[in-house]
Order: sequence, then structure tokens, then C-alpha cells
Amino acid sequence: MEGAYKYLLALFLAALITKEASATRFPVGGSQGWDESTDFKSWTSGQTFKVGDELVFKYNSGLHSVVELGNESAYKNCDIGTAVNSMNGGKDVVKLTKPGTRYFACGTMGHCGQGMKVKIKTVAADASSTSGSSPSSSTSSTSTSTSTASAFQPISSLIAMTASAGFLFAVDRLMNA
Ligand SMILES: [Cu+2]
Repeated sequence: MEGAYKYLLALFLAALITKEASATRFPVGGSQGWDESTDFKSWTSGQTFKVGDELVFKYNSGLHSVVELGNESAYKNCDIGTAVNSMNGGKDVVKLTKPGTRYFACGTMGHCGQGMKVKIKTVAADASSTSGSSPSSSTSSTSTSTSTASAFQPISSLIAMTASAGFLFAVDRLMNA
């Protein structure tokens, strides 16, 4: 009995570790994809990119492309000419192999200037435990749920106290009956 329990616990822990270590594949720009109309700044602000994760640029290959820029100033000035890498497959996968910042822009004339560019900050894979929670939850929803929880806490603890007092009273009555 105890052996089976330990086995299950080990399985559970193994599953937990495997889940933690697995890489995430991010579609750049979310459901809108790699497009001029996508707000990439707001998309990246809700994400945590870790070493081992992958970016997927999905777009119409006739309209757009992906160029990787070497530094912040090239990114700011949309200096496509200094690209360190370029792709035009329409479904390009970029693996984040080390911590640091990487810069991507569209190679089509004028698109970068229209905001079709994204800056990806990659953190070490084990940094997740300190920065916390899942990458999908946004800061606004977290703060809302926290304030709701703290507002309800006194009420729920009052209910718990009342319930346990009632239980002790019932036990006392049964014992003395
Ligand atoms: Cu483009």
C-alpha cells in the first residue's frame, strides 16, 4: 500500500518536472500572426520567453518576410540592410538558444516603419521559479484576482471558524449524550 503510494508520488513529481522543462512554441503576434496590423509590443508584454522556447513567424510569404537585426539601433531605425539572418518561408521557426535580446523585423519595404517588428527578451530556463506563474496570465488579471481573494479572505475564514466551532459543539453533544 505504502509502496504504491510512493510510486504514484514519484510519477506525479516526474510529470511535474517534465512539464516544467518542456519548451514552449510561440506563434509571434498570437492569433493575428506576423502582420502590420499586429501590436507586437502588447503581445510580448504578456509573455515570458525562456531558453529552449521557439518562435514561429506565420505570414503570407508573398507579402512579408522575417529579418533578424543585430542590435538595438538597427531595430529602432529599421535598418534592414544590416540583417544578420533572413527568412521568407511563411512559417519560420526561430529557436531561442541563449539568454539575451533578439530583434526581428519584416523585410518588405515600409513594413518595419509601420511597426512590423518585434523585440524578444529571452531569460534563462530556470529563471521561471523566481519570476513565477504561467506565461499566459497577464498582469492585469493577476492583480484583479489577488484583490478579490484578499477581499474575500476575512469572510471565508469567518465561515471556517463558525463551521469548526459548530462541529466541535456537535461532537461535544454526542459525547455527552
Ligand atoms: Cu511585412
